[in-house]
Amino acid sequence: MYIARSREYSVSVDELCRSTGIGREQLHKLVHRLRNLNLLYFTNSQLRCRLDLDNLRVATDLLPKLRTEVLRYRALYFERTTSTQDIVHKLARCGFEEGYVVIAEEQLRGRGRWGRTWISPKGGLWFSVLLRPKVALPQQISIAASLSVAEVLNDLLKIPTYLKWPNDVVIQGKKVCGVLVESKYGKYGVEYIVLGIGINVNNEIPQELREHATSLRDEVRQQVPRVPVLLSILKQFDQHYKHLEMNRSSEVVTRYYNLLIEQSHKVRIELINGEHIEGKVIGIDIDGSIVLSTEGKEVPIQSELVRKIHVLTE
Ligand code: BT5
Repeated sequence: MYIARSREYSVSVDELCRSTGIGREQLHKLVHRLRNLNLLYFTNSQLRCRLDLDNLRVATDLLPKLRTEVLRYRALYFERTTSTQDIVHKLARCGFEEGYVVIAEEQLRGRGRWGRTWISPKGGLWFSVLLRPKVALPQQISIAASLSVAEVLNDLLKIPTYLKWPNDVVIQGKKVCGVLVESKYGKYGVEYIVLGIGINVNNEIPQELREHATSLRDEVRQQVPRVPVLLSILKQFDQHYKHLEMNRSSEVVTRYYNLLIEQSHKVRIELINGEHIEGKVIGIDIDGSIVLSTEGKEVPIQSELVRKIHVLTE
């Protein structure tokens, strides 16, 4: 309801009673509970209140209360940090359980894949999640995370949003979100994963990125409150993670493929060893690899081997 409204929403208690049909006493109790969650603030003695669903600190109170099936989220908020990835790596090394989410208003050294820079000024949504999967593979987690973002932007904000394999979420062909999965391997396989998600929400897009990047604010032409976006993505991710952990990744990859911009297109893939491979995209494998049809053969390619992917045909 508030998602389409501006970042702050004021209404008097009398108005609320009238429009909701809730009695004054009951409403006071509700307001009290929301206040404890930092969702409402009294702005003056007449009991006018203000909803601030853009305040990411609020998420630290709300996340543990999110109804999820697999992940029990808890959150830490930082006004400014190097990278939320660094903090989650530290938590993981100290033995913290999966489900910890670190959120920052601003990152000074946000990073992408292959040491690339991720520009993360105030106003965006920059967060990392600690995972200790038993079954899910890093590549599948990347797929599930970008799918969760795209589904939430489509459903909650009604912005037509697509996926670009392996880790981009795009609106009108421009990148609005990037996903970074960093894995630590131990003796018995993956010890932990740090899943990083960066979404341009209300932040300025620097001039040098404007051709290829956009923000939610630029797309809907108004401020977008970040808390509901964050909560919805984490709730959606919990569902997909559940499927991965139950060895039911086909449900996740099918939904992913349906939103893929490269779907059925001819592409040219630049590999990190400098080689290229061309072919028609015919699917996403259950392990998250992209499958190309090339010279009559089906070739799955893992995201770790890929530097860049170019779409050759419309
Ligand atoms: C990604 O890398 O897309 C992964 C980005 C992950 C960022 C999150 S934020 C929370 C967590 N903490 C971190 O430090 N990182 C994660 P990649 O596919 O390598 O794309 C990087 C490229 O995207 C750069 O080389 C730029 O061209 C472009 N780029 C940089 N900042 C951007 C932005 N804010 N919006 C769109 N594109 C950007």
